[in-house]
Amino acid sequence: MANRPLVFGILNVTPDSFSDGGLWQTPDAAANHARAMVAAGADVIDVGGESTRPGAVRLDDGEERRRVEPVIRALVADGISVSLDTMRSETARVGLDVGVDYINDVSGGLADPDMAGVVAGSDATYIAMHWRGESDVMDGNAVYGDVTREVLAELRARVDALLDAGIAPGQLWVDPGLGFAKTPDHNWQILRDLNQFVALGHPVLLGASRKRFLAPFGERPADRDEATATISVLAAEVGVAAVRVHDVKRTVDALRVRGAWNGGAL
Ligand code: PMM
Repeated sequence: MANRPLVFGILNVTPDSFSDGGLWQTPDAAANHARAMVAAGADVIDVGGESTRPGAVRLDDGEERRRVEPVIRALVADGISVSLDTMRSETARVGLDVGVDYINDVSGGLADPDMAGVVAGSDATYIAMHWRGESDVMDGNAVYGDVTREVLAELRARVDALLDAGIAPGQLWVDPGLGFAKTPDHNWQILRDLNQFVALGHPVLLGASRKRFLAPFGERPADRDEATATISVLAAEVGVAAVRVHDVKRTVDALRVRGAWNGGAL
């Protein structure tokens, strides 16, 4: 549908992610959940093997790859478009060999100096999120004078560095990184100013789904899906390229309503 953001369905193959941790621990269970999200209208499945929830500590090298590789292989074999959520160049390299379409790096290339070089030689899209350090320290880094101005400046610096490292302009997306070194007030300010992120000139992916700043809508993460779907529609109005969500059907339905409202077919 014209002007509809892509919907990335979240598949965390981790024991400890904040909302769906531990649910899809076998490759078969994970692939079946991905297929259900595609049936509900997901355009891309974003597979992550390492939790980035606040306070999380990094995995041993190798464990992330062992978690994600069988799952991304099954999805690519099914013809599903896959995004691989990783900060590690070695995991990204495996994903690119398997044939993923996106490398989604929540550190924007800061966690692994080899990441940009690995992605630069590929056809994949690279999603660079705004990041201020590992999950075990990020809450302490949520200090800003003007959050929008500072996050924009830090993202612009990443864009420049990534282009210098050989990533092609048309290959690069950005993400303001809701909840990563940001308080609820910071997240709301970024949403208010989302047009400025779209104006950076690279497609924007937004990840609001079930995050802590939506706790006023429900203490349990799954009770935040209506608020998430509402954000998907408001973000679509501002021109984001993609939204990353757990509950694909609610967001797809909300975007269909918007499409019909704007004169498209249901
Ligand atoms: N959030 C999480 C993980 N990966 N990737 C991008 N690009 N943007 C995000 O906001 C983002 C992400 C953490 O949420 P989860 O635990 O629900 O996956």
